[in-house]
Amino acid sequence: MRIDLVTIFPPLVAGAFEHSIVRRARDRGIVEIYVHDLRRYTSDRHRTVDDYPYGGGAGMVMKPEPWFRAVEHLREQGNPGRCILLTPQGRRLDQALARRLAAEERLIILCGRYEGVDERVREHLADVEVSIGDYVLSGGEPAAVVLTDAVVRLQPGALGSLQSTVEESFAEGLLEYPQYTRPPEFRGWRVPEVLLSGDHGAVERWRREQQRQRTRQRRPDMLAELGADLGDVSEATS
Ligand code: 6GU
Repeated sequence: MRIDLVTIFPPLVAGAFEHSIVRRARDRGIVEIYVHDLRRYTSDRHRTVDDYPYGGGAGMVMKPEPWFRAVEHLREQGNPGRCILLTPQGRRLDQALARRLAAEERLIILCGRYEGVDERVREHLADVEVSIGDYVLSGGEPAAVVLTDAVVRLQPGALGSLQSTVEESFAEGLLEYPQYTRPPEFRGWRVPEVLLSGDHGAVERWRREQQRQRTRQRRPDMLAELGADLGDVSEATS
C-alpha cells in the first residue's frame, strides 16, 4: 500500500511514522509513506495557501489551487488512489472505515486546517471526508497520524507474529479484557487468581466475561450494534 499525505506542516506528521509498528511496516516494504508540503504546490512568491473568506467572517480559508495541483501531480505517478480530506465535518472514523481504507492500494490524505478549506476541494477533489471524532483539532495533522496508524496496522504482515487481539475483539464488537504481567502482587494489588491458575479454559471464560462486562458498562452502544440475538445467546450460555 502507498500513502501520500499533504500538509503545510510536514514535520508534524513525518515523525510519527518513524517509530513502532508503522516504522516496521515501512522497513518491511508493507507500506510506502510520503509526506508532501502543500506550499510546494503554490505558485506565488509568498507561497500563499490561504485567503480571506468570501462573505466575510473570522479566520482564513485554504485556497483550492495548491490542493488541486498537489493531488494532480501525485496522481501523475501510478494509481489515482482514494483521496481523503480530513476535517471535523467528515464521516467519523471507526474500525469498519479503517478496514475499508486499508484495502485500498493507495490513499492520498489531505490535512485541512481547522478554519476551513475551500468547498471545491471537498466537492471536486476529495473522494471522502473523514473526521476522527467529535472534538476540535487545530488541523488535520494529528488526525492523519491516527488514520495512518489505524490503516497500516491492518496491512497483512504489519503486526508480524503479534496477533492482533485488540483488532479481533473490536471486530467481534467487544472491548478488550484486562491484561496483567509480573509481578503477581504490586503495592498490595494482586493479579486475579484465575490468571495464575494455569486453567486455560477458566482463563478463557474469565476473559470473555470481562469483555462483556466492560462493554456493557462502558460502551452499551457497541452491544446494541452487536444485535439482541447474539447478545442473548452468549449471555444465556455463559
Ligand atoms: Cl480530521 N480535523 C480537525 N481539525 N479536527 C478534528 C478532526 C479533523 N477530527 C476530529 N476533530
